[in-house]
Amino acid sequence: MRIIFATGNKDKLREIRQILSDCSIEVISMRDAGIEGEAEETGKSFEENALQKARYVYEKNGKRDGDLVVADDSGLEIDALNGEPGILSARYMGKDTSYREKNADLVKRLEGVPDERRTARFVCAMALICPDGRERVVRQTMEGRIGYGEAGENGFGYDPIFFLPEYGMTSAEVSPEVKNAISHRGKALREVRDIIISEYPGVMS
Ligand code: ITT
Repeated sequence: MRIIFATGNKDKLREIRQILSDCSIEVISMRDAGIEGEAEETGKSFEENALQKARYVYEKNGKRDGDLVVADDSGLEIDALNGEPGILSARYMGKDTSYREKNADLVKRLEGVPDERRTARFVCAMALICPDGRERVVRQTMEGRIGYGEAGENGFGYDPIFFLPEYGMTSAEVSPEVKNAISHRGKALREVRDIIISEYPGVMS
């Protein structure tokens, strides 16, 4: 049994492999499984979009016996911006705009906003489709605040402006191990892993 991860995002895939590194289950990308193209993301929630991505791969994979399909739809919600960029996080200012520019723009939009109102969270909805077509979706978050500029080289995307008050640094400054232990993606993936273990005992040992 293997997991086909329905993502074209290499940074997500790296984190997912790190998070599941203590499991014997094999994780392959949709590209490695020979699946081209990508799902439409027309849903109104992280959950709907995660399911769209997973269903796309499940269908294209020919519902192959034994393969589990997992997909992640994630993003950053900033309270002072009414939840923006939210489900449009990857597309904010255009998919090809650099994160240096996206991060600078968000920090600029928060000019004059005091610490206590700079609250934000990363959200991850993760969808699982079992070989027989049964679907599950989980949601997890990581709470923090938007900083005043970029800091840190780890992680990806919006991590350099995402300040974790308990650590006194951004999620791009903490180690990958710490990020994976507390992140929206780490928590969602461990929840999905537990569902897989309960459905298919022994698969991870
Ligand atoms: P796939 O749809 O192929 O998985 P994507 O990058 O388009 O790749 P999403 O639609 O889920 O993925 O967009 C998520 C965006 O949210 C991502 O591109 C980042 O900008 C941001 N994001 C999500 N998780 C993050 C994290 O852990 N650290 C930093 N930014 C994150």
